[in-house]
Amino acid sequence: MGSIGVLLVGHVMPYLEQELDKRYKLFRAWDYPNAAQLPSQHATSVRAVVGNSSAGADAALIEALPKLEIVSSFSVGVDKVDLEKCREKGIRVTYTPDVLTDEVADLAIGLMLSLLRRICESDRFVRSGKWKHGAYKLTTKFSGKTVGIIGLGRIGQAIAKRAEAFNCPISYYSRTEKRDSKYKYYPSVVELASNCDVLVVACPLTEETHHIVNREVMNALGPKGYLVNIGRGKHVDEAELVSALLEGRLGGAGLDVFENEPVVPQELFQLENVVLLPHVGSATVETRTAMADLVLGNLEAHFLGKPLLTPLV
Ligand code: 8YV
Repeated sequence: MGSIGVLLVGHVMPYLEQELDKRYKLFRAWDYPNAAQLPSQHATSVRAVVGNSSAGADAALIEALPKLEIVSSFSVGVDKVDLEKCREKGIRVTYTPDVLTDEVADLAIGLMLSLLRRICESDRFVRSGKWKHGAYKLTTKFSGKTVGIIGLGRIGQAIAKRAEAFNCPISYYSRTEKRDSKYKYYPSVVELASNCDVLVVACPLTEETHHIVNREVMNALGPKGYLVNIGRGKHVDEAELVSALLEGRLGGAGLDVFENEPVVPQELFQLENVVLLPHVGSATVETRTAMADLVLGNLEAHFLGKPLLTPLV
């Protein structure tokens, strides 16, 4: 397969990049100002694109690669892939579901605990020596708080299962009610936010879910409510989030994703009721290796004419 051209459009873990280099004729997008400037003989040899959560295959790239057969994303979110264009041109798309579900759900719970029990702030309290001058303040109990989940897919359900272990009542919003779900359904995000203590974003990013958490939702969640985002930054109106936090209209936020990563609004840095993470939802050795093996396995299956492991398109 060494002659098969693969275009890597986003940075991935070294193991995956090394394996792609061994198995294929690997082109790295950052070596070219843009894919349209891939030397023409290279563009015609590229039969696969490998992306990640922040880089995929848009219509322009797809048009610039006439021999493209498959886009394999090192991510479960594929909002950077023009799926309609891929369907139109018969280009397969694979992603990495299931292998990262537990990881992301674990981190969501970690953010909830960090937020309500102020774990990061109290760590800073000890390190600063302030403990010598008095006890740390009382915080907020997590167990038993109502957790509202936007999107009850694999990750949303895994979050719900974990939160139940903390005796948290679970409610959710999704486009349609899941008849087989035991959790309380709300037909709007505002209603969900009005009736929960912790609101978690766990849905895919689409045109419909862009800024699904807006000013109205934040005000509904309120000064004793907490927002956790382990989805995509663009699920939340970030400017409105900063205002809501600075004005005390929202109790706190645990954020693993941001609208313009890696840029994070500086105003958030001063806030103790905010936990900021660098998009590490799936970022453990075990999980990212499993994701990498899915990318490699899907490419191998495709080029050997075998069934794809995790097809989306
Ligand atoms: C990515 C993510 O896996 O899976 C996703 O959609 O957002 C992340 O867990 C990671 O950024 C590598 O692309």
